[in-house]
Amino acid sequence: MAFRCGFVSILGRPNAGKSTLLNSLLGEKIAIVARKPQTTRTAIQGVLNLPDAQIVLMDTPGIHESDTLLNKRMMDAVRAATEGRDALIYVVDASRDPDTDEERGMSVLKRSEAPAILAVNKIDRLQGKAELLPRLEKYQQMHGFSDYILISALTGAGLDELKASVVGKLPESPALFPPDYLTDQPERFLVAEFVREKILDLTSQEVPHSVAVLVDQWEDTPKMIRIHASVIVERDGQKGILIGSGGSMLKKIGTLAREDAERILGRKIFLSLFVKVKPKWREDPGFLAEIDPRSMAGL
Ligand SMILES: Nc1nc2c(ncn2[C@@H]2O[C@H](COP(=O)(O)OP(=O)(O)OP(=O)(O)O)[C@@H](O)[C@H]2O)c(=O)[nH]1
Ligand SMILES: [Mg+2]
Repeated sequence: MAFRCGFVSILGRPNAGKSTLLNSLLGEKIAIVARKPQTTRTAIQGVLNLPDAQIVLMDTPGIHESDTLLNKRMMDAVRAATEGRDALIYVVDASRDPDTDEERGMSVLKRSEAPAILAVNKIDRLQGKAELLPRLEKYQQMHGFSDYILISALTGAGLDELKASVVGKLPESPALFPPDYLTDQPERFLVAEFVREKILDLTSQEVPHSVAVLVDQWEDTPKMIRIHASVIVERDGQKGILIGSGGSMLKKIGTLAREDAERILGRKIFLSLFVKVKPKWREDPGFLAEIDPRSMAGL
């Protein structure tokens, strides 16, 4: 059988489970996941090697509308991820009825001529399949998908079928990436993202959206990697929440992020965090460029 290789983007509304799906397909946690919407802020590439194919996957920010410059940049990343693709995977939450926001979300698929597969995710949450049938009909009316596949990114159900469906849409081509290549994300960005994930997990309300993480120092020693990172918030009150009483919250965030980072980098890590206030950073183009993964590669 001929070898296939191609580019596939994972698209969908915030919280549908796109990043969980990417991690689950790769068997590695390279994209952060949270119960809160708008977790992913940039396009994240991950390469999946199969016996007969290589799939270059791209996870994207959830499709939403918002006015901040950060949110506009997130939507630019979504649109860019529809270009030059061999297939698109559109992820929906099977436990929710599709609404007009979903319809608007699906409109990005029209930007591309690539076939779109509907991945109906979170089927582990359904009591029975009865509630799903009317939803499937609605999805069908909303867009002409090439395939409809029921999955659970959490349990792995349906993922073999999804992979087979994707591979069938890829062109014959040799692999484009070496077999040990996993992601385009620089290590610094991964660590910053792990810190952000723990903050999303442990804080609520407006804090998650107001947080950015920047690695300031990265020192590779024979014994360990020493990392100093800044957690940037928009207001003093948020700074207080993140530090916690006697520094307890920041300590917890640091410990959990360090454990994730050690797992993926396979090294011992020392991680120290500082909290800084930077009002309105989400509107600051210079700062947004600083937290972009591409600018973290060359540090
Ligand atoms: N029960 C269940 N929960 C899931 C499944 N997939 C994802 N989740 C949960 O859904 C929430 C959102 O998951 P993410 O992977 O961060 O969703 P996303 O689409 O990447 O979200 P954004 O980055 O904000 O666009 C998390 O709490 C996940 O654990 C699934 O198959 N079943
Ligand atoms: Mg995500």
